[in-house]
Amino acid sequence: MKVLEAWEKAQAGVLWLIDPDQLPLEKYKAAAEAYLEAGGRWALIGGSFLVRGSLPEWCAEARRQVPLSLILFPGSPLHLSPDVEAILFLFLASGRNPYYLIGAHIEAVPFLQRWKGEVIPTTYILIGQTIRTVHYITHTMPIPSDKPELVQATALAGWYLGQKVVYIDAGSGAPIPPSPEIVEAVRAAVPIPLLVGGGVRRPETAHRLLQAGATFVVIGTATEKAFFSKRAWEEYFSLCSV
Ligand code: 1GP
Repeated sequence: MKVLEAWEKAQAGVLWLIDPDQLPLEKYKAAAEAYLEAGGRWALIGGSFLVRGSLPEWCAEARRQVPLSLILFPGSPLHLSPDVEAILFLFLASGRNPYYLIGAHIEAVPFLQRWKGEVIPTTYILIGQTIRTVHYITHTMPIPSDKPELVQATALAGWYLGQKVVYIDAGSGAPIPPSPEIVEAVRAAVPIPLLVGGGVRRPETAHRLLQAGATFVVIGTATEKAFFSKRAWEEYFSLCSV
């Protein structure tokens, strides 16, 4: 089954976001096995600015080590990697930088034509009050996090354009995650898989966002300090059954 079809049918839950700069390959196997054993099925891989080595090489080696489905969350066409299950084709709808609305996508086409894998058109919405790396790198402003109606309209615009997934992101390491009010507003309007992340550090927070209508709550930074054990993931998965 394709990833998008599985996401459309999936029970709500959490998704691991791997920042390859923070997870050396020698630690990947144990971390991925803990996640799989706890019930994880897919992991996002990527980031807006990567400095340690080549992402395609990281993905190739990771796939060789553990059969976890990696979904590429690319920050740039330089990150395109064939050794993934699917690629989020991100339309940075909160911004007005043409490169992230159509430019990078055209640059990606020759790779995508050769690769022939699953491409998931995704309305990517940055929200928040503080500037994170992703805003600096993309030269875009986030939608203020106290404007659910604006986030909702942005998600609807992406849906009317035919996009298949919405991702609301407060940015990696955000001090405040997206609010349940924002998630409720988007869920009330758009009937497609909804990813929510940025600044989620506790299972209780993930639980509230899932109750508000998220399909997946994305957890990245919180898993990095002490790599999440099977038990830590189980805590997320058990609280996340809504
Ligand atoms: C960032 O939504 C993701 O793009 C995850 O954020 O690293 O803060 O969990 P964190």
